[in-house]
Amino acid sequence: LSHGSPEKEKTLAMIKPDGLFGNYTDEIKRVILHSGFSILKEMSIQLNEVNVRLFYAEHSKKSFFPSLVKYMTSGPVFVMILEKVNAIADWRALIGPTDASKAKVTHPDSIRAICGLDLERNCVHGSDSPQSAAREISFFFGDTLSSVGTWFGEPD
Ligand code: RTP
Ligand code: MG
Repeated sequence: LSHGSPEKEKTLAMIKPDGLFGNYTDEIKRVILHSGFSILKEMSIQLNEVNVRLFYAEHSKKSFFPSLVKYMTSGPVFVMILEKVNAIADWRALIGPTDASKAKVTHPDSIRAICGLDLERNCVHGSDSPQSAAREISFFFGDTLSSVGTWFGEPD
């Protein structure tokens, strides 16, 4: 048990509305696969206000929250379950810092530096802990959204 290969981990990755509008989906998926992640599931979905309030509940008291809800409902998002060893930290490292405008200076090779714009419109999301990953994966691929979301369909 203790001498086996390291455990694979799953994380929830999302391409936000600005990423879809900018046609970055294929490029981002190429980076994901090139970086050793497997994409276990994926789908496109238009989130509504209720969905975003739930998904980003930890930020509900922040001053930027109304703006975040507006941004995240401005168009469809593309969500994926990524898997590899150390997936959660590695995906966060690959996307770069929250503020895409700063990322362009400090982390020019990060995904947010390449496809993001500023502190809000940063193109992608990644779970920040094992607990968040479990919650967010079941949010999208469990039954949380089945009654309220507008589905754009799943591949296979
Ligand atoms: P995410 O949850 O989307 O992966 O981003 P993160 O962990 O890097 O940043 P977080 O603090 O969780 O913020 C969630 C999202 O809210 C927007 N935001 N706006 N105007 C602002 O001050 C502000 N701060 C954050 C961003 O879209 C951020 O990704
Ligand atoms: Mg976050």
